Amino acid sequence: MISLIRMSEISVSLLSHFKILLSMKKMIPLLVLILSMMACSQPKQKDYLNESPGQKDERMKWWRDAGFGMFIHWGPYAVPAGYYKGEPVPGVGEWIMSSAKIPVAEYEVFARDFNPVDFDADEWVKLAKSAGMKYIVITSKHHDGFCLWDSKVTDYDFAGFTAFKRDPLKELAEACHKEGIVLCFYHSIMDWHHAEAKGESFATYRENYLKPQLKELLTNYGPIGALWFDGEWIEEWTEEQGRDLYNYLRNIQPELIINNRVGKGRDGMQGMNKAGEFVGDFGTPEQEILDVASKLDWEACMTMNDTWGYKKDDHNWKSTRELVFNLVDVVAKGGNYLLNVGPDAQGIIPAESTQRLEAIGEWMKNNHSVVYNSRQWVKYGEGEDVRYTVSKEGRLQATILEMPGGQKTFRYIHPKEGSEVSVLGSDVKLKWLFDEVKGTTVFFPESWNNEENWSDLFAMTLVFDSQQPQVTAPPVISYNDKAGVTKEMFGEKARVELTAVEGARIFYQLNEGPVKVYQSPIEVTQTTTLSVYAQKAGFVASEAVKAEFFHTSAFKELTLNPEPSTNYRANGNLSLFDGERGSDNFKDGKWLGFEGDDVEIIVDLGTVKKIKEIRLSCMQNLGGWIFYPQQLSYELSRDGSTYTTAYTYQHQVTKDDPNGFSEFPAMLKDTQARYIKVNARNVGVCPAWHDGSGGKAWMFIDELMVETR
Ligand code: H79
Repeated sequence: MISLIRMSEISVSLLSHFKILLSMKKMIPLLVLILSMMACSQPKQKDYLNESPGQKDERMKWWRDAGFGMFIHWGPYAVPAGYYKGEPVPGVGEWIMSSAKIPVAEYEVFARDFNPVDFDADEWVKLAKSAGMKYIVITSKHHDGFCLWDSKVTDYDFAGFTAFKRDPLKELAEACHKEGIVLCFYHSIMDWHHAEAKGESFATYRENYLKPQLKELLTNYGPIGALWFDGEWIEEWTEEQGRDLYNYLRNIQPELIINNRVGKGRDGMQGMNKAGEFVGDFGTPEQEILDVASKLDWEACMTMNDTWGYKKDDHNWKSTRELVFNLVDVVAKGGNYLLNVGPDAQGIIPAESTQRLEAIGEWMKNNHSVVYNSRQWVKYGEGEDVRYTVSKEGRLQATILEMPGGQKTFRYIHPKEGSEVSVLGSDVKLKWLFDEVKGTTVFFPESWNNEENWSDLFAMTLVFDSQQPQVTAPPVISYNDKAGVTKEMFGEKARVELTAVEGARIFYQLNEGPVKVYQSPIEVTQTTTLSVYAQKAGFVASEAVKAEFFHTSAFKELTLNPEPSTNYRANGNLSLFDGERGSDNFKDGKWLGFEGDDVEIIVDLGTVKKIKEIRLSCMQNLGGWIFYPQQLSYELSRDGSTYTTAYTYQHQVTKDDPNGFSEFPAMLKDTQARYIKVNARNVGVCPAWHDGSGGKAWMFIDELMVETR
């Protein structure tokens, strides 16, 4: 699948050019000269950091077309399988060395006992293939440092450390080659086993260990599709080292694809890059899928249960339906789906994983054109249950992820006159009807409306011969002379104006009320969600635009200092009193996150009021480096300049409370004030006992409640 141009091939083709120009007689001495030039001059490192977009497209092609791959996390952590000294260890299996604080010498005992006699490379590769996966990414080395291949620079591998004297990566390389699956390696930059892998000696580890090992992996296992780095967040690793490594690796295999974790671009677990220029070929959202489509290359990696490396107690398996849904969702948004298996210490992939992969494979038999060689359409989907892709042949595919009932309407689709709607894997042709406002309605046979049939179908793909949709531009919502508002607060009432392209009618809906035609500004007197769309004659209706208007009789004004971090800013100030409490998932889009910073909130109630109670919701999630404030105080003032402290919390950070949230309430016996100042002091840096020791600590806040009389 991948074509690698090797040095020898380049010189052959170079020479064949010369042949045309030279007579045979002259050729021999010149040939010698060229060859000796090649031998003498040290091969100059080529710069791959500035390749043209066309060159990148060429190199990325197989990967973009593949859509679906298998992640394999396998290492000595499969031996304890989530247990240490008879106790279950929380967290992902492959992190057990760190989470249970297992000393190197003790962890080495697990490595010594790692004897996967049932490992069968052919079986693994055939399983991936039967699921419809086109590539495999296996952990050549995870953070624990154990090497899954026979490395010349360490004994911390099967050959040097265990009774299992085989080289699984070699066996996998051969099996992949046979089955036409592309082999890729996951490789951890962080290494908990190697004594020099941190601090001052890091350069020694990097130059004499990390790089030579990667060279082995790129030299002895045939063409490698991609290198998938991880553990790049350690402070020793820099963007510059990432760029150097990127070039080093592509000089060995020029066609290699390398993820963005080779450098420092990654913006947290959402995996895409921060603003700016960073090295790496694709973004790596981990355990999450982008909310909307992206034109950048990306790959969502996800587990089927809650661990990457094998844990015998983890039975929290996702349903096949959910996995199919994720696959379609990812592909429609322009990404690849990398789905993980964690084989056990014998080398067996858990039966729950195998069953799911086989079921996905069944679905893929009919629906593979959604995944392979597909492109994004102008819209990635409609609602939660329809995802769009364009097949290689240019046909529009709408994958339906819920049983549709007797009919289903697709707002953006406008089939060509007289064309038919077909269903992947079926001979049936479906009737459709186009309506300028609603879009296209497709009608299904009665017999399809059967929960039982649908339940092993998972998702169904309709194929349209569609015109490019002529979609009306969405209307604009304006309030207080501000156009394009989405979240606003107001005092007594708000006058909201709607505008759209010429000739379009505007429709609006207040909360869940009836849809009305817009004629004059709308008056809002309570907290309201407004949903609007526009439709122009001959065009399909626009998508709906929403705005929320919050009635804030309690607060006149609220200021927040500093701004929350870009990834966790929810709805800014509004998040503090929109009544939407964040969940225990800090990524739920409702929390305000602050990295290393203290936070000050000032509330102006408009007039002096009797204050009964104040509370601020805060979260603690030690695994996510999120701590409760170490100090939280509520101060009150009548005039906005002299404040008196009404309540102070001191909070001692300990390991004992790894996850939780607290409201930090303060009962105030009806104190009179107009202004409230909240000061939340960040822990600053993670304490010495924490995994992130010395790294910036996060503070997460949400709902601020002020009860007045
Ligand atoms: O191999 C699997 C996991 O073991 C590994 N990546 C997947 C593919 C993994 N390592 N660490 N983590 C997952 C979670 C680590 C999160 C954090 Fe961070 C590292 C929190 C702070 C530093 C990510 C990087 C979020 C901020 C920076």
